[in-house]
Formats: sequence, C-alpha cells, structure tokens
Amino acid sequence: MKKLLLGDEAIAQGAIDAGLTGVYAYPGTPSTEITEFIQLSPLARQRGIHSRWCTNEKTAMEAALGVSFMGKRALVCMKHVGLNVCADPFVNSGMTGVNGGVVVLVADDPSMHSSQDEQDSRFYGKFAMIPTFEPSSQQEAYNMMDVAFDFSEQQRLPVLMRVTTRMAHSRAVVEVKDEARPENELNYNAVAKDWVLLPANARRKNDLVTAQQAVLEEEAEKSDYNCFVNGADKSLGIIASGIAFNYVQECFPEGCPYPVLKISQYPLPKKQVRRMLNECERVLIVEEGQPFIEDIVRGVAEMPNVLGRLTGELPRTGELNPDVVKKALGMYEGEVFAPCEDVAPRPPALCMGCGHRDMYTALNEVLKEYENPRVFGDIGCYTLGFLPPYKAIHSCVDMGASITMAKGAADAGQWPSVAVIGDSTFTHSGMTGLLDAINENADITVIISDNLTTGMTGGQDSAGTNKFEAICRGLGLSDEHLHVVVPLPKNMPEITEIMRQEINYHGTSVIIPRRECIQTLQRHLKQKKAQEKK
Ligand SMILES: Cc1ncc(C[n+]2csc(CCOP(=O)(O)OP(=O)(O)O)c2C)c(N)n1
Ligand code: SF4
Repeated sequence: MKKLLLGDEAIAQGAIDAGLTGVYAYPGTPSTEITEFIQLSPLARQRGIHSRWCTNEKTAMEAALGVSFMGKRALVCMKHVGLNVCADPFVNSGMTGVNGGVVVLVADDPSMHSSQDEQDSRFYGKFAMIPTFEPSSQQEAYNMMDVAFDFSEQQRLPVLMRVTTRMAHSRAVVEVKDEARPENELNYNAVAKDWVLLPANARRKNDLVTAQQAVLEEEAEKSDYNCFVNGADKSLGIIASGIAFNYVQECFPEGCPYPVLKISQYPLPKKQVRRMLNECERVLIVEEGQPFIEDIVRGVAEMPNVLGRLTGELPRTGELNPDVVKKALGMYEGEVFAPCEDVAPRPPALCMGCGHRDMYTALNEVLKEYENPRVFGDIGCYTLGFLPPYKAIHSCVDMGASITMAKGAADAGQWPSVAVIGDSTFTHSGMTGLLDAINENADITVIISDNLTTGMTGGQDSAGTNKFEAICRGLGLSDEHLHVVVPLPKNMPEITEIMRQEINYHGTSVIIPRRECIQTLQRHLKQKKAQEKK
C-alpha cells in the first residue's frame, strides 16, 4: 500500500508495523510528529500501544528500557538536545544492552530552525558504542525501522536512529506493509548480571561491548544501507550520508559520473571508505550536521585529498541543500539562499491574548522599581519575552536552567533574581532546581507561567497540569510564599502587588500565573462544539 508520509510519519508507521509495544517521548521539533502519529493511529489504539507523553527524555528512555527488559519493543523519540537530558540512561544502555528491541530516534536540527545548538547525535552513538542508522529517504526510514528493531535484538544493543529536519518534515510516497508484525511476547531472558551495573558486571560488559564493535563494523560493511556505487570518472569520489545522499543524487539526474559511497549505518564501514580513498584522486564528504565522517577520514594526518566542511568546499556550519552540494562540485556559481527581497521579515511574537504577555507586562512594571534586576528565562513560548516589546529576560540556556541560574546569581549577590519558567519545562527539569533553592531558602522569585499545555511544540499535554501547587508544597515551599494568579489585564493591580511583595521577601517564593494557552483553548472549544453536535 502507498501512503504520502512525512519522514516522522514514515518512522512512526514503520515502528507500528515492526510490532511496537510503546513509544516513549518528550516533544521537541523536529521529532514531535512521530509520537503524535502513533497517538492517532487506529491500529496503535486497537493494540493498546503506549503513546502518552513522558515528563522528559530521561524518563522516556528509562521506561523504554523497562519495556525491553520484559522482552518487548520500544521506540524512544526526542530532538537532539533531548539526548543530552537522557545521556545517562542512553550511554548506560550500551552497557546493559537490551532484551526486546530498542530504537532511540533522535531528530537533529542543523541550522537551528528551532533549537539552541547544532549538535550531531552521531557522536553520541560512537561515544556510547551503540550502532547508528541514518536513513536517506522517507522510504528508507520506514523500512529501516523494522531492520533496526531486528538488529537491536540480534546484537542485544539499542540502535540510535538519527534523522535531520528535512527528513523529518518533508513528505514522500512510501510503500508500507499491509500487515503489522505482532508484538513480542513477554519474556524473562533479561539476566540481572547484565542489568545490574555494579563495577564487576559493568567491567565485563564493557569488555564485551568493546569487542563487539568489530562485529558491528562488519555488519555495517555488509549492510544494504551502505553501498558503493562505482563511477567511470575517478578524479573524484563522493561519500554521502543520510539525507545528503539524496542531495548528491539530485545534482546528477542523469546518473553520477563519480563513484559514490552511501553511508546509512555506523560504525563507519572502513573497508569501503578505504576503497574510495584508494580508487579516487580526491574524495568529497557530504554529510548533514557536523563533519563527523570527515573528521574520522581526514584524521590527524589531515589527508589533503579529503574535502568537505573542514576544508571549505562545503560550509562549516548550517544545513546543506542541493545547491550547496552543487557549488562544492563546481556545478553552480549562483548565490545560495539569496534572501528574497519581496518578503518582509516577520519576527516571531507571542500570540495576541497569550497569558505570558500579561505576566511579562506585570513583571516589567514591577522590575522598573529596582536597580539592575535580572530575569533568568527558560525554553518555551515565553522565551519570546526576550524580544520587543517586553525585552524581559536575560538568559535562556537549556530546559530548567532558569531556576538554577537565578539561584546561582542570588548566591553571587544578585537581587532581585527572578526565574521565569513554563509549566512543561518546570516538570521536565525545573523541579529539582526548585528543591535546591528551597533547601537553601535562596533569595529568588520563581514564576511558573502555567498555560496548561506544552505550547511551543504544538499544545501537547503537560505532565504537571493541576499538580503545581502540590509539587511546590511537597518540595517544602510554605503556602505564604506560593501564589496563583490569573494573568489578565484586569488583574494587573493584584499581580503586580504579589510580585512586588515576593521580590521584597528575601527567600524562595513561587508565583503561578495560570491561564490556558489561546491556541489550545480554541482547539478545545472546537472539539467541545463538535461533540455537542453529535
Ligand atoms: C531538552 C529539550 N527537550 C525538548 C525541547 C523542545 N521544547 C522547547 S520548549 C518546550 C516546551 C515548552 O513548554 P512550556 O514550558 O509549558 O512553555 P510554553 O511553550 O507552553 O509556553 C519543548 C518541549 C527542548 N528545547 N529541549
Ligand atoms: S501558542 Fe499559546 S503559549 Fe504560545 S504564544 Fe500562542 S497563546 Fe501563548
């Protein structure tokens, strides 16, 4: 059967068809649509496939390991920076290995369309000694999911599958199977000595996994996803990985005259790379993200005939596209990404009527009264409070950093020191920092701007909805310094008074402005109306 699917949807369909038991994920562009597709899939519902959002990427990875421990198949999805958050279970899963298959799908975002850095997840695969797959088309992403689960069970290791924004967010026709595989049966093959990483067990596993790297490399040499396509003109050879292979193909609609080595499975198939180096005068390495393959191939000897991002043939940073690749091949002279003069720039802004607006209006009003106030922001729609007209925040580093940075600044002598964090970000990574602050009664005011959803990534459920006051009390905050307000213009006098009072209190306080995101509110109202009509 043929379907028109986003790369993310092809991955999701592939996982369902491979006999998935659960997807465990925290939203993050460009990976969010994978879990959303599974949530809406009739077959996934019928089979009871787990698809509820997790609190963060670490809880997602650990739950998936639990599924695997019981012999079943789990998919973990996240954006690239999420892999930092779940690095501890991810790296250690290379030591424990798996029982049921585990695929960790990470969507990288070169050019940082909606991210704070451009990290390349393939480094994590190498570092954790975990085999890595990198599909070059939507069809391959679909097919690979089945192969990746089988490979994971065969090698008893998780598989990291890395995609990038264009793969995740572009559509293609994908041939899908008519029937999904059944789920694995529950089994008790996971043995405690593999999973209890006491030093004696871990050392044994470390030796085994290190020795297994040669097997994984052999598998990569044989893999159908890595292939050497010969060409008559040996003045140049091209090594292209993942979606960059597609870009190379687009440059040569009549067929490429040069030999091309396509890489979609790691560890790097070194024999095939050596063949390319031996047979061709120069080798151009085309890869999306950082120069991961190029760095290995050039090595410390800095082989002068190996070209790519490190030598300036391709840009050192940012996303590739067929024009950039054509330019590197000397086939295109024009300006790449020439700005279109007819389109006026539209800086992003908070929606009209958004509660974060009223929160910032109140905060700015109050902070005018102080000398050198500092506001530590976090990641979500409310990060836009950095831009005019609010210009309200001074930092945004990673999820949860607002509270801990505000505490560190207060430790350093800063006052007023204010943290602004969203509800989903607070449960993702802010709660532990608040406990640190409360334990030392740090002189900070924390604003948890609660819009009852995970707004920035499209309005997914937020793990802590209806629980924030209880969480703050449970962490030890006194009721006297815990306030809930409704961020609306008519409530400005009350909100500003509470903010002023808590900033002047020299200890930890929390203010929760709570009003539903306008976008999810509209969606909920529409759904309600539709239900009433039925
Ligand atoms: C580690 C990590 N995971 C996921 C994301 C993607 N992401 C950016 S903001 C955000 C959630 C924001 O939700 P919330 O804190 O409730 O604020 P809102 O957008 O609703 O205002 C997510 C999931 C990220 N930037 N970093
Ligand atoms: S999506 Fe929701 S939270 Fe984000 S700016 Fe719009 S109204 Fe505000």
